[in-house]
Amino acid sequence: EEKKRLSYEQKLEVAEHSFAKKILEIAIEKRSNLIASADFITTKELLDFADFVGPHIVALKTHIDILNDFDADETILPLKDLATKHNFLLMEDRKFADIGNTQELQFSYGTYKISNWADLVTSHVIGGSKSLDCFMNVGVVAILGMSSKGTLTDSHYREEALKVIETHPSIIGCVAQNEISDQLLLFTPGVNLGETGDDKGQQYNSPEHVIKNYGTDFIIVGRGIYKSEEPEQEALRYKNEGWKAYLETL
Ligand code: 5BU
Repeated sequence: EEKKRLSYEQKLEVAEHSFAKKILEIAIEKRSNLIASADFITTKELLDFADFVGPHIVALKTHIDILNDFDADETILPLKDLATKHNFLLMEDRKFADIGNTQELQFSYGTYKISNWADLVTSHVIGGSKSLDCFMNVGVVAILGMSSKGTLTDSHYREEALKVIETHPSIIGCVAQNEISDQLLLFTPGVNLGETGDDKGQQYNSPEHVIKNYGTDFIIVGRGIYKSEEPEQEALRYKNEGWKAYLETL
């Protein structure tokens, strides 16, 4: 059953975290609820893609550790420039899942120095609330439920995870495949207009399905866009589908 939802403007009025405000402002300005997942293994492909789809997205989601040729100057500096040029956020899908001390190190040190450039990071909450205290000056998108077949994020796990998520000030929202409270932003991957899944356990729904049934605020689309013949056109298509579904639920 479809239910009425709060508009991005209404969510902006009550948002407290600066990055929650930022992503909502971008959504309103660009009339977009699309996050493109840029799962490339070369910097050139990543940057070309970011430039093409940049005008249509609220955030670019990266797996920075899959790049074969990562280089802080050659990868991150131009990526940040593109984020400024097209006004989108950088969301690193790191899926932290360790004790606080280790996450703190993984967040700021090593090859990728995520805290230097990411606006949003994903994190499991399996280490408990204190393990999330290390994420400063970033918006945390907590993983509540996964899209893959057989995931262990069952209803009991989600119930316990929500207790952590709802009380941690760094968390702006959840990655999930189900409805959550209006206080949190809902990010939903596993979105594709042409496929129902892949042969590695991924499961897909349409933008309309997740927005109307779960109340998704931001759809996350990877291969549906970056594998298509014309990624820019396809990004626009997902953007329009997502925005139309959003307007229809107001
Ligand atoms: P796809 O190509 O649209 O299937 O890519 C989906 C992206 O979202 C990919 O980068 C995944 O790592 C990410 N993802 C997901 O698919 N499902 C989840 O539950 C989570 C992340 Br959490």
